[in-house]
Amino acid sequence: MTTQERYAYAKERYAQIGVDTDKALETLKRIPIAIHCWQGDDVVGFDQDGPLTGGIQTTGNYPGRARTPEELMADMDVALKQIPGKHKINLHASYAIFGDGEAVDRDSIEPKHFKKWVDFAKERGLGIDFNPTFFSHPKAASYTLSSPDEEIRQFWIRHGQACIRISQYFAEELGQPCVMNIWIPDGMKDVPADRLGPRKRFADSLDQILSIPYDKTKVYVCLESKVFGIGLESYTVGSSEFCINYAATRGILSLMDNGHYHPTEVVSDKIPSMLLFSDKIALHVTRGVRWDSDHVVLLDDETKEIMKEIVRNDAVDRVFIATDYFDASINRVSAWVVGVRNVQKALLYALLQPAEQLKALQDSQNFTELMVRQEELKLYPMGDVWDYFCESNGAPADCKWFDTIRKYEDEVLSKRN
Ligand code: RNT
Ligand code: ZN
Repeated sequence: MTTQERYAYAKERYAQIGVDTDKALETLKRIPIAIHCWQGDDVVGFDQDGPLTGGIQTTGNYPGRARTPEELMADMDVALKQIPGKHKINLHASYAIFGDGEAVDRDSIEPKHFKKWVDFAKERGLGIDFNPTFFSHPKAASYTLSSPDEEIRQFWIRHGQACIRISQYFAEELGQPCVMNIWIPDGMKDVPADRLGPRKRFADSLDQILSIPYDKTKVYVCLESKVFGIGLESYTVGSSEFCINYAATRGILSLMDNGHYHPTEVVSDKIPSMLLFSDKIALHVTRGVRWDSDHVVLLDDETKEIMKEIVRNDAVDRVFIATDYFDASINRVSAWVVGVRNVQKALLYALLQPAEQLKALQDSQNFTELMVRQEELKLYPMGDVWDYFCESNGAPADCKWFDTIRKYEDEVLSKRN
């Protein structure tokens, strides 16, 4: 059977339960995912040669890490071709590209240091999202925006301000808003003597960063919370309560990373509450496994639940979806493709739910049938719809793209050392 024929059959099956597959694919096509650049080089970046710090870690030494901007862009190109639809790339400030012999510290970076990324995005019709980098730097050895050392704190405030200017440059060059996410690693390994002081300083630093003039229709600043990091087990300055309250009172967005909560807490359940009180929110989609918050995204239950909350609450245009994971133990290009395609598959799964009927079953307290229908949906022919979506949006279907990655590994990645 051809992909077309399989799609025609699946379309009929879904139509019988009141689901319009054509409409689902139209919606899926216009949902951009902000694809994180840092999967390709283990979060190292180009502006320093020290270790990755800030309580995050990549593990594994699979061959082929991108070492230069050219290599990273080449790898992203291969990944992007396996991902259906038009998306955004998500950069960190540490991916600034300097001229020969040029050394610019984080507090002085300018739009021109990202011109090559803008060219890359323009040529491919992509948007860009951005992140200041408050880690992997000598001045980030302990605290950054919450530092008691005023000189260090001011350095990072200037970095945040520089990043707002760069974000606005991206938005203006590419003709679409830039989501700028702030995450700081500040925290403590052991019991603090003062939990309030660092948070007061963090709030003040954020106020100073946001005090520079910028166009709020072009740059959406977000704040990402976290529960703990490696070596920062007892106290995180930017906790969930801090970030949600700060964002709500200052008119910026909350960003929820689903690897940043206590293990039985789920972001899917937080989304509707956030949407009741915020116009827009942002997500880092990832997979937490025990201590790690950054495994490659799978098509698992929580990823599907997250996307269901976005789709059935009619919030596709109110939630900015980005990926955030880093695996150095497998082919990095494949990790990109698998994770991003899974985000899209989870979205498709959500778009193919007869949401109104299921809500009606809940409201009429028909919980038996609700369970039966929800379970039956799991074996509906979504794979046929997915393959059709891939092929009609410039990407290979499942079982076809991996050959390209294998070949790229043989010819390019395995030659890097
Ligand atoms: C860290 C946060 C943060 C980073 C990236 C690299 O725990 O999730 O988003 O992963 O900025
Ligand atoms: Zn994150």
